[in-house]
Amino acid sequence: MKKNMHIETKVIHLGGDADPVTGSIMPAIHQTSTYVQKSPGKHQGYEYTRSHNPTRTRLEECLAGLENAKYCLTTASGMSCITLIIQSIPKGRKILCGDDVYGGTNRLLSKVFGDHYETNFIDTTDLKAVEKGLKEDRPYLLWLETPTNPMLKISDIKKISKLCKKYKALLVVDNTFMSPIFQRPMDLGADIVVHSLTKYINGHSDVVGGAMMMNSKKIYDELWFLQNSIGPSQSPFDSWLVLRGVKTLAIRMKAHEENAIKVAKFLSKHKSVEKVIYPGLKNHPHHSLAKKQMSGFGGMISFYIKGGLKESRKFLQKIKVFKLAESLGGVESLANHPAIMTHASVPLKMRKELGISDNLVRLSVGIENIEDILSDLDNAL
Ligand code: P1T
Repeated sequence: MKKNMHIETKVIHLGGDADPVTGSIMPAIHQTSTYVQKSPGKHQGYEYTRSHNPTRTRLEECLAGLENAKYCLTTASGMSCITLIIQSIPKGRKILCGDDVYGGTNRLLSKVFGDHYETNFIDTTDLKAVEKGLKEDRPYLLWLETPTNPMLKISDIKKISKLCKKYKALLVVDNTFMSPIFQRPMDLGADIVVHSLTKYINGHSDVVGGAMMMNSKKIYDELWFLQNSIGPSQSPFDSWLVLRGVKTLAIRMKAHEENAIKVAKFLSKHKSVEKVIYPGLKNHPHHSLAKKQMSGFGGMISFYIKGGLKESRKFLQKIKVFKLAESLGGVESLANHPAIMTHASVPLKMRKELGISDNLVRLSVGIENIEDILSDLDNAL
């Protein structure tokens, strides 16, 4: 029955049946490390919290349902989710990855796993480059962010998934920027969907977490084995906080988008702004694909301020409603300087090629009153 519900209802009810013992409408926080067994190996499905935990199970049921997937695993950060997926790649196999991904993802693939797996970074908006990479490298998986962080490039998930199937590569889509409210990659052919729960899904900047969703039992079993063996499982309390935060995901995403559209239009006309990048603007190079693939344009905007580092610094020191901080997707507005902050670990040459320059600023538009947001930006600019 729940499968047919609308997503606005699912975020509130999935994983949330009343407690059969007490009737408690909200899930309990099973803050326990272990579980009593009746006889060795005879238990109620829970042995040890690194392996399973009832509060985490509820979160995983909810998140799997939101992405239209059968299975979900949640971890202590987005990066630990990505780590587990990379750990599952057989040694010697290659990775194909979008060129514009979160700086931490680039760092993990280049500097942590670089000796074990060769990663080729390509522009995934170029389908010819994708097919060439798949054909030549025969990678184990293709890692896709769309929209990308921070340049907000949009790649065609459906077409890329067809190419991945042709060349027998797994398609992993990091859906952090859109959340399942605006984009559902499983429906477009992805094999694994990844989220930093730290962002929109939790939405309140008080949890670090990650999730991965999949339909294949084989992939789920492999990744659960690694999660249980390596140990970055999400904690019961943080699982509960995300279960609480996700209930408002649908209305939050709509509010983020409503404000972001107004901010993008405002910045586009501002004399101190050189260029605005927002998939909802008609001048975005992938606007029509964004319109087709996503049901909303999201709350992330990148823009070039007129000038250089001096002007960016001045702006970022002057903002008041926006806070200068890493991260995104919380109810409060945040501003970030990718070149010095979130993407500092991306090699300078690559940053230059992508356009991550000293006058690039990334905004995570919050859900405060739009007049306060716009006057803050106007004042700082
Ligand atoms: O921070 P963590 O929960 O470990 O998630 C990593 C991550 C994964 N994927 C994407 C698309 C991300 O943006 C992130 C984290 N990003 C930031 C902290 C940031 O400010 O961009």
